[in-house]
Amino acid sequence: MTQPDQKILDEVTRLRAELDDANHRYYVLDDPSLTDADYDRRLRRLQEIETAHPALVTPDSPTQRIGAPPDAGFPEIEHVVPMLSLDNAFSEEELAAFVTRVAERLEVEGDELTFCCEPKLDGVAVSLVYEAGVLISGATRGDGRTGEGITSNLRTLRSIPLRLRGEAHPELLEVRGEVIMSHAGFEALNARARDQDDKVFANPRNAAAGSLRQLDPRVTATRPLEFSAYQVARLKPDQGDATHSALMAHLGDFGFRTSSELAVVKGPAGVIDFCRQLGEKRDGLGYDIDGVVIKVDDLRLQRELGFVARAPRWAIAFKFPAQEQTTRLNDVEFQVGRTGAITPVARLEPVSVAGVTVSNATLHNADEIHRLGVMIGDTVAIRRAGDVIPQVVRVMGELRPSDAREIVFPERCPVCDAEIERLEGEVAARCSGGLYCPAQRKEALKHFASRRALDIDGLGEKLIEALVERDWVTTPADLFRLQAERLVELPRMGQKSSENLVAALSKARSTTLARFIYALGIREVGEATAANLARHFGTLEALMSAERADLEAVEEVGPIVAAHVHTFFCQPHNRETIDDLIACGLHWEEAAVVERPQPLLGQTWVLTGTLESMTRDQGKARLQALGAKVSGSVSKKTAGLVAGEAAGSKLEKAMQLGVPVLDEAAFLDRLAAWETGESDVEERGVTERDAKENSDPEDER
Ligand code: JCF
Repeated sequence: MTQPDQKILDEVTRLRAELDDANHRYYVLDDPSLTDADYDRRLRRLQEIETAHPALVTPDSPTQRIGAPPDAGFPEIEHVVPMLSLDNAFSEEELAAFVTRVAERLEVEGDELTFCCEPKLDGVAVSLVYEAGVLISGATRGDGRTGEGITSNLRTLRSIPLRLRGEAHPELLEVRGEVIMSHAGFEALNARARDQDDKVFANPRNAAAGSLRQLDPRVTATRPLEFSAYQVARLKPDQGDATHSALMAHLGDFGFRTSSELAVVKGPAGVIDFCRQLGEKRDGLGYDIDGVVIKVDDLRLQRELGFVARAPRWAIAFKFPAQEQTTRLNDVEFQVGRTGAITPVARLEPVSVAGVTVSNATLHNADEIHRLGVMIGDTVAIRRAGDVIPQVVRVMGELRPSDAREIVFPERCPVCDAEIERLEGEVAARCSGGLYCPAQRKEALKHFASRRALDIDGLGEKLIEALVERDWVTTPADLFRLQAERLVELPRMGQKSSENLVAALSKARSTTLARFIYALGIREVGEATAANLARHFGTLEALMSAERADLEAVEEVGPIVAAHVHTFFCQPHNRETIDDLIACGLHWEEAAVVERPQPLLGQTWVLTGTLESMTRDQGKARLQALGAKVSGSVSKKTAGLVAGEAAGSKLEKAMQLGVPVLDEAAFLDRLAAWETGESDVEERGVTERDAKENSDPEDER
């Protein structure tokens, strides 16, 4: 082991600052500064140095977020300041009464009082202790006096600073807040769990609690948890903040996320207004809240008010209606999706859940029915949260009626009677009828006509159903043989709309290869993958004759997608449909990528900032199609930097190093020239010798 020299010490300091900053930007400010690849590269470098020089490891190093050995159990941690619960208000009258109570006790007018309001997050309350600015312990609320020490798990949350930001650190800071899982994180976690036959969580709060209670912090590290601070329990020395809201702003400076909805309002009217408005926003927040927390903003007045029993007199929780309700499961129907996946759908006795009437909920698949142990006639707990499809989360077993019926998963497709198969390693059961199954045909046609596919104006769901039911349309190619004279026979189709549809179909004949591939509805081939395939192969023939290995060479195509694409083109009926479509006049510009020149071969390019005409990924894909390597960091070997809006440090670095910089307009010009083969690389100032140098494998550093 070598002694670290000053250079190494400086590098460690710089890497830690950059990583802390990147975490803060990403997880607290929602304003990412580094790409994932850049972040990982720095983290690996820091790990490398710390492995070589273990004496340099500190508890607040970003490397310490993960990788701590599994804990044996959770120690008890006593809360020096007890973790309070809050009194509840269930109506606007009770809210007004709270304001009156506070005003009377303080002998002031209620209208004069200011309150700090924020959403009441529905997660797990935790308390974090920082000494001299460094996180030393974190615990759950427990019974309010003693909680479980889950420090190693909490360290894995990148929204929890391991070291407070800023130069002047308080001697002691104890911060309280809520650990939550967003709806998106929750859905992704459960989808993954269903795929892998793992435990499925009933709601985001359970998922957060379960994730924090993992004995192995490496598991917690994979869970999408976020911390939001809402209270300071201890702070030494006092930082002079006079109000709760100022204290929250101070926590922001220390590197914590606090509620983005936090607001200071006046009097009972201000409080009630805030609660109403947040109620309106509730569904769109992307995370669960169960109400509003309202606090007297003035900290001196808070002290004057003090506590009753275990709740403060200066705060209250206004509770929203629950997102979970119970109702009766009347029946289960089985729906067939575009790819034949069979989804059991619960038909429910309609019930109002947080302001919305729910009569259907998804049961996901056979495993889920089994896991829930649900039967028809059962009383079930259902949940809806924002955009998430209502779910059946629990069965009230004790309420099961004697005539409850078992849910029988069909063996044959309820629509076309073809056999239902369940492939090994797949959770979903699928109808084997393919495009012979009217349900799949309808879904496939809807997809084919959709805006991002062939964009056939006027060909909506109802019309497709009518066409399929009459057997006028079996394959997408049949669409192009429809004639206005016949279309008028359909319900709600006049002369004009029939002619319009035929015109729209005619227009849709001229498309792009990427849209065409997407329109085919190959499993797992979304818009981006279709575009990658089109760009890579250039022609439909090349794509259709590609082997799996060829397909796996395409950007972002893995073995599963490659297998789906390969299988799709192996099926004679799919090939026939494609031939038929082309015979009907479907066409697109051949991109001819295979023979396309690769003027940027051996060069490394970097994209930064926001482009207006395309996403960074699209820009990256186009550069790659021209042979370029695209990297996340600028070095002296970078051939060029594309700088969009709000380009930052990379632009600066490129200028320092004399790397050519293109703005978006110049980039588009160049792309057009390169892609049409009209550019002469020499003329653009990149010589052969440069190109060779640029292929140096070290250029990533
Ligand atoms: O978001 C919450 N669940 C939440 C809980 C927010 C707060 O401001 C709280 C809290 C529990 C106690 N404040 C206190 C004093």
